[in-house]
Amino acid sequence: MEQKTLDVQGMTCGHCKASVEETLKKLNGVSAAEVHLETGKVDVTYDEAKVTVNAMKEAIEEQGYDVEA
Ligand SMILES: [Cu+2]
Repeated sequence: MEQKTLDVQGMTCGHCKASVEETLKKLNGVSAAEVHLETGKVDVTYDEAKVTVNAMKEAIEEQGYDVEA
């Protein structure tokens, strides 16, 4: 398992937190995702054989947030 912290812009409330976390957890290979609203950081635990950082980035961007990896 790999761990990575993503920088996500535009998350402002509990709804944003939940939608980013759920989006990530729906991806095959992501085992945990936790949003820190105060800092805009998202901690992700994933299997690098199953999912790429780029796929996570795209999934978050589809929800309307900007990601700086
Ligand atoms: Cu929100």
